[in-house]
Amino acid sequence: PPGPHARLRIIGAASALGTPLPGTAAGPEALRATPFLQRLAEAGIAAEWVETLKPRLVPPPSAPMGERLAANGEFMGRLADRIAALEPDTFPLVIGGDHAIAVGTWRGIARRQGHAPGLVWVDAHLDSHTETSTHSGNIHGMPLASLIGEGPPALVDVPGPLLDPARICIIGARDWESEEYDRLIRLGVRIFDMADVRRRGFGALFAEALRIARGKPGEEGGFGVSIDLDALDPLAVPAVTCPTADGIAPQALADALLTLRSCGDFVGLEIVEYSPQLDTDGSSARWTAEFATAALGPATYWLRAKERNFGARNYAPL
Ligand code: Z70
Ligand code: MN
Ligand code: MN
Ligand code: MN
Repeated sequence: PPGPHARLRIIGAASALGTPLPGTAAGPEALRATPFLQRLAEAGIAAEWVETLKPRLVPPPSAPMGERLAANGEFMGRLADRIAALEPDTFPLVIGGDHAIAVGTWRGIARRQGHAPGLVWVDAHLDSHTETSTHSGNIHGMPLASLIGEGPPALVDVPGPLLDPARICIIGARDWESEEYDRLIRLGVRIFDMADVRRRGFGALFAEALRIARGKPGEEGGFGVSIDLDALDPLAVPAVTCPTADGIAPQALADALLTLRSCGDFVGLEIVEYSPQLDTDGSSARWTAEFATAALGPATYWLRAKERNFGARNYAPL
């Protein structure tokens, strides 16, 4: 019989502190107002939207780096605290916000379980600059490096275990600067770019990414998935801050996410960079709901049997 069912807890992170464009701050509440929760409910997922956190300090994009870093650090500290305080036997879904919120999400999840998870990072970008290597000055280009411990104290010092670079895998990359690429290679992070996706297929790469994120047999912490919506092809999912051509087909991502339903060691999901002002026909919101549903719906008997990993993180039907 299936084990205890984790209850889904949604936390909005209404931040655009990591980008010069304000759109992502409205992302969580805009999604909450679409049929997002209804779509989850149809799939048998009982979700509670716990809270949408808002930044306290909102410096203008022209403010000095130090001021913008401090505002991000304050917000990420509160986000991490909120996640670390979730009741046991709940599963966090964090909705952004620009991708800088990952600093709070994954340090909070790591603290909550006393051990860092592995991480699959689905993104057109590498998000692995520091305050000294950045070309754009945008802090949403820095969260992954800071989660590994490289970057400004405002981001690196958010409490919680740092992630192990050997258990991080990026999929979908196609736009980066050499400093961040070199940093990740030096640290041992695996990068599957869009050429790899076209050559080997998204599903096969996602399965390999899961193996990397789980680490060696016996390693603790489980794994999480961070989805930057700009990983998807912008012809299908245009409502993002930085549309980048030639991306992942959304159905391929949804199909791959289905395999997570049976994973008892899947510990958190984050979806970021939704910019509702650009979602003129609602299609980006619909895909976002599809991704959450694919990853978090009840596992079928077939999938559970296949994985031999019964139900610790499956959701009770409504
Ligand atoms: C670029 C920079 C980025 C997200 C764009 C882009 C970074 N490498 N991250 N969109 N989520 O500005 O550092
Ligand atoms: Mn990103
Ligand atoms: Mn991106
Ligand atoms: Mn540049």
